Formats: sequence, structure tokens, C-alpha cells
Amino acid sequence: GHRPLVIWFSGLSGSGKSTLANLVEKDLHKKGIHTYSLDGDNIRGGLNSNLGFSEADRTENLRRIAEVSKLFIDSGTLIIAAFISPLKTDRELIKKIIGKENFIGIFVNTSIEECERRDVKGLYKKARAGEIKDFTGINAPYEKPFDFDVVINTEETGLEESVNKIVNYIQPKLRL
Ligand code: GGZ
Repeated sequence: GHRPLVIWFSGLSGSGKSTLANLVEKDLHKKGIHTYSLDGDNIRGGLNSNLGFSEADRTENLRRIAEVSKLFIDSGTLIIAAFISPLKTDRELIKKIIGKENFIGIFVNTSIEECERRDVKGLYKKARAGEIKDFTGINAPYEKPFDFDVVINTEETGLEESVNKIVNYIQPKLRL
């Protein structure tokens, strides 16, 4: 068996959090480690469908995700969570709920300029046009996490190298 942990990815919309999280998950599966992924797709559409993007709603979104992650830890499952988690106070609450000994933070440090240039989903364009209010990086804050365990610079480092960096950090911590 392995020690259950929460691998928590923070970064702007379009930073590459989900892409990295998915590749890390694949790599861990190959190594025989059972995981479960939490992201906007399976959380904001269901459990948190009553929440938006105000500061209070983001706090509640992240609090619930942290509580769900804790339940998964109790069940022995390694959780991979990918959420913007833009505020220091919210990240501190998350760590407190999960337990800092069970938490590994991955900061996907893609600049706002690069995320806006990529604009995979066209959300930055909409935010600039005033069609989305409280959009992180445009008219809502993103406080960089300086206390996270791994920092990924997607503008300088290739995907494979980044995945290896993350998995190499996690692996020794999985031993019971
Ligand atoms: C930020 C928003 C917003 C606003 C919708 N601000 O790139 P995406 O589309 O697929 O992922 C983003 C997702 C962010 O949800 P999180 O639960 O990760 O946010 S938080 O941790 O702050 O609670 C984006 C989409 O939702 N989206 N409106 N206003 N992202």
C-alpha cells in the first residue's frame, strides 16, 4: 500500500494545471498507484453547482473540495486536485482541513500574459470584453503560492520534464 496524499495544483485558468494533473495521474497509474481526480468538471457541475466565482463562493468551493479530499484520504485514495485556488487564506484553510502532512502543493506558474495569449477556451477575451466578471487574473486576484512544494514553469519546461519533476517529488512521500 501507499500513504494517501492530496496533490493540489494551483494556477491560473489555462495555466496547464489539468493537463499536468492528468499526465501525473497516468504516470502514477502505471506505477500501480490508485488515484482519483477532482477538478472543475466533476465538482463545479455537481457538488458545487450552486457556487459561482465571488470570493465567498470560491472559499466555499475550496472548503468543500478539501473536506471531500479528506474523506478520500480516510479511504486510502490518493487525490489529485486541480483548482485555481487563488487566495493565500483559502489555501491555508485547505491545508488545515487536509492536514499539512497529507498535502503536496504544485504551483503551475504560467504567467497571465501567456495564459491570455493561449486563451484555449476564449474566456480571457470574454473577461476583457466585460462578459465575465470576477475573472481570475483580469478582474479578480491570483496570489502566487510561495509556500508550495513544487513550482512548474510551463513556459520554460516541457510537459514530460514537468511530469517527471512532480512524480519524483511525490514518490518518496508515498511510502508508508
Ligand atoms: C476564473 C472561471 C471563472 C471566473 C468560469 N474566474 O479554465 P477553466 O475555466 O476550465 O477553469 C476555470 C474554472 C475555475 O474554477 P475553480 O473551481 O478552479 O476556481 S476557484 O479555485 O477559484 O474556486 C475557468 C472557469 O472555472 N471559470 N468563470 N470568473 N475561472
